[in-house]
Amino acid sequence: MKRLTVMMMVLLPWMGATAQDEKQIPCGPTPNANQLRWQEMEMFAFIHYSLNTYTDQEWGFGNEDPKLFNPSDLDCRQWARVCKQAGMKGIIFTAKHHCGFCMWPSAYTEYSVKNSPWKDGKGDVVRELAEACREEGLAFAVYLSPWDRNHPEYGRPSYVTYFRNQLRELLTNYGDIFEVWFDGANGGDGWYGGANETRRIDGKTYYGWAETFRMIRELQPKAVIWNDGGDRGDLRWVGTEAGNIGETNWSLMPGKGDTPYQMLHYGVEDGDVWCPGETNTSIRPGWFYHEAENEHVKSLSKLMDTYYKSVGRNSTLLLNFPIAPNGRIHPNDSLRGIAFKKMIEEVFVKNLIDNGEWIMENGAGAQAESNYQLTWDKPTAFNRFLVEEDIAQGQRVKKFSLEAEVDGQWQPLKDALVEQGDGLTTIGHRRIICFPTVTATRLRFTITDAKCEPVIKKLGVYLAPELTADIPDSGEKKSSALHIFFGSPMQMFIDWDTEQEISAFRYLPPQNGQDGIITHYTLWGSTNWSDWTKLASGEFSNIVNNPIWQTIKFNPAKVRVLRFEADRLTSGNRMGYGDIDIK
Ligand code: FUL
Repeated sequence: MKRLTVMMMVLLPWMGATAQDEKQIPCGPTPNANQLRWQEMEMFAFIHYSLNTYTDQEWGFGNEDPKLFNPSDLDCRQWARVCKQAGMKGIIFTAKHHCGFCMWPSAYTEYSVKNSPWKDGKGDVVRELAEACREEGLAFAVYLSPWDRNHPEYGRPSYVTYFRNQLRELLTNYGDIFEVWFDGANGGDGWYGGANETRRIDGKTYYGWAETFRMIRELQPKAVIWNDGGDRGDLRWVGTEAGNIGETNWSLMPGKGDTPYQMLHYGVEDGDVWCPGETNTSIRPGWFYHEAENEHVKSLSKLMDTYYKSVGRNSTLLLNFPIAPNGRIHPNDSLRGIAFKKMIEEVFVKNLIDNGEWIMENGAGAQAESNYQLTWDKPTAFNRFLVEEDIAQGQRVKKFSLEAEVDGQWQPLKDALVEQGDGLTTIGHRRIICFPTVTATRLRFTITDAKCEPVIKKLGVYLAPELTADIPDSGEKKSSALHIFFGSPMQMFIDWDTEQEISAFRYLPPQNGQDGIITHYTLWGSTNWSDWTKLASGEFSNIVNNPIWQTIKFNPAKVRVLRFEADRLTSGNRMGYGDIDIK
């Protein structure tokens, strides 16, 4: 039996290239030291905690009372322990979310923990968490929302100075920061010091990112910058909050210009800057804690699916743990997080490569392919294949194939997690291919196309335990017991047979595409179709990036019919829905 030192297996000559030709073959950009360190961390936790936790909201309006912030049992060490046990190498904390409330006693605003009853206004959540991370050996990072719905000057130049002052506080007073997260979300309206109006900004120019980036480089030279609102940062959003990135995933982007979904999700093969994807998603449907979601913490199979579709696709995973009103991570989330780490360990505990013997065949000539062939003495069962490129030298592989010899016949394997094609495209930092268990005596991995000579760093073959798949939705719509019809493209009536006391209305936005997604609504109720009582009005926060069920709660009312009005849509001119429910 022979152990393989894959690092040595540089495929030369590659496609007939000589050392001389090689100089002319574009291998593309490479990561800098910060990007490399960040990629190797693989998984970090996001923590969402703010006044929203106490108002059951996803986006605060900016006028929520700081006195609401009074956790009975805030324990940042518990957060750090849970995140560490869940396999996270660092924590990114919402120091300020869109509502503008600061989780540290910023000298530049009164809207912070210093005006809350917690610790008599003497507390600092950012400090407690930074210290807890250091104690647990975790890296620490901050999320500072550029959009600030509290600040009177938001939208004017002086706000940008305020924003930079706050950032300076965070980057100088809390030790090393490994990442700075600038969320691009902006719904326009807010409290803005009482103005209560809509303020539109141009995310590309308003914040003056170049200067802010210079300040970060100076104060925290090892930090990576996440930015989706203008200048290219060091890494990119993946275009969705659902927890997946494209199976084809280049860590490259054009250095300038807009970044449509396709670019964010798949990267750009010929991009001229290194800009890897970070897949961010929450362990629950929402980013902030909502009691109603306690039973909706993602299942282990869903989390593993997310792992394969993020870390297993050349991305990092930023997994969110919300903090409950008492100031701790809820046990349902922590248990699931810890089980997630255990499952990853269980899958990758035994590399079946160690039981076999590898032969590498280098192709010769212009169109030659190169392959790695693994032979076992006896039939071996496996269902995962792992391959890593040495990305310090760039991302090179464009296409590969995978075959298993079963009972003397070579069979092609494909990635079972992709909907179209075989999914065997880019590799990058790590690519994991999942397929149903096969029992084979030989396995062949062939690189069929590459930008230039590939440098494979690691190969792995594993047998993962079968996980019970999530119980699929019965497919039955909740709205099927309701009569729904439209009074106009922006007005929907929902009625049922007898008068009923209800206190909640639930709206699932359309699930494919953005057209018709309602962002602002008014809900009316009636018993006789002529006298209408307004039950609620407001916004569905973050509904575009995270199109989950939205719940509108109101004082219990006896009604027989509801009138649901779309006051604003994301796009299109007809309100749409995926499903409707009443409670
Ligand atoms: C989004 C925000 O609007 C959400 O509230 C959340 O913070 C998420 C991570 O990013 O764009």
